[in-house]
Amino acid sequence: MTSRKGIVMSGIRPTGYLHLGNYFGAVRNYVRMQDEFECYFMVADLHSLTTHPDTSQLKDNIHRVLAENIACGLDPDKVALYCQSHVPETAELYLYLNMLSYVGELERTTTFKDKARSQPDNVNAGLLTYPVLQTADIIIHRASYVPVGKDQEQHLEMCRNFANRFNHRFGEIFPEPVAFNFGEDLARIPSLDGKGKMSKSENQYATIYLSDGDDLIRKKAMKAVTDSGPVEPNSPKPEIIENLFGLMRLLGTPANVQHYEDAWNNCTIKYGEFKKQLGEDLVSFVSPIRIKAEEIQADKQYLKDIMIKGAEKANHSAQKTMKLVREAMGLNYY
Ligand code: AQP
Repeated sequence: MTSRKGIVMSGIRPTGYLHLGNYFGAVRNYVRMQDEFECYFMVADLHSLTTHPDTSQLKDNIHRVLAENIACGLDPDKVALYCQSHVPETAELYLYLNMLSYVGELERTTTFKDKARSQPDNVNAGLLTYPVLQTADIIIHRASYVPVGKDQEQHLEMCRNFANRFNHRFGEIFPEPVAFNFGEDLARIPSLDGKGKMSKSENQYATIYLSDGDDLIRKKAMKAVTDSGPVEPNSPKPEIIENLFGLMRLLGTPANVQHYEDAWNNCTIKYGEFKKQLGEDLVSFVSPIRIKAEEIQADKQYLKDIMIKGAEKANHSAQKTMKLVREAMGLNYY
């Protein structure tokens, strides 16, 4: 692969079915970037071990994430689409970066505090050093752009700190990677119950998965939380209502969006009708992806070939970087 506009890296954990948040926060930009940038996209299997130690479903989950990415439009011939554990140099860089990261700053990371609260019996060191491994994943390709959702903003800030520390101590090897969304605010797709974001393993009934069947999607849309409706014309929308409008703006037609905006503004909106339309918009979007992903996931040989090809490209890039790293650190003894 040749470097065009710059180097891009991002990843998704194989911890469950992909959902609309993963699509609009990450995969949509992967697809938009694949023609113009040199792209490395991985299935983050090692990261999943910090919260999902049971590996019995891991292989299937990895296949599914690969299939769903491709079904969304990612072309494995244009990018390096690979599995994190197939790039063993990442573990070496992670080790070096661990010497440049401090326990105090890792303990202050919001995601660490959240996960430590949600799995008090398994507050493992991998959970604490998650941002360090993520930094290794990114900078091992000397990437500058990281297409991610809003929830990853703090990790990217830490990544810049670790890369800078390495550069100051050992010499300028790494660019400063930035979270990327084509100049727009990073995406955050909220869950349909108004509580938090859509996610792979929480809020499952309020998250729309790319694998959801049409009827399930319609049911989820109809169950979306609303309020008692506007009482004054042109009033601002409460967050739970704005969230649903936000989804319709992403997926629906401008004419439909305008119709419901007008209905909101003149206080005639009927939420049942609005959610029914939202359900249809969701079905039209998800259904072709689901069907395609199922076909791809059934073709195990194709998925194996993709992983091998992706690992080759990623290994080539990682090995080049690690040579520079070892030299910069003075770890080349002969
Ligand atoms: N709701 C979201 N809105 C926008 N972007 C999102 N991302 C995740 N959720 C949203 C982005 O998707 C990419 C992959 O993130 P991940 O693998 O950490 O996804 P997750 O769904 O949050 O899954 P977890 O952490 O595996 O699930 P839980 O915590 O539910 O167990 C990232 O770019 C992320 O920003």
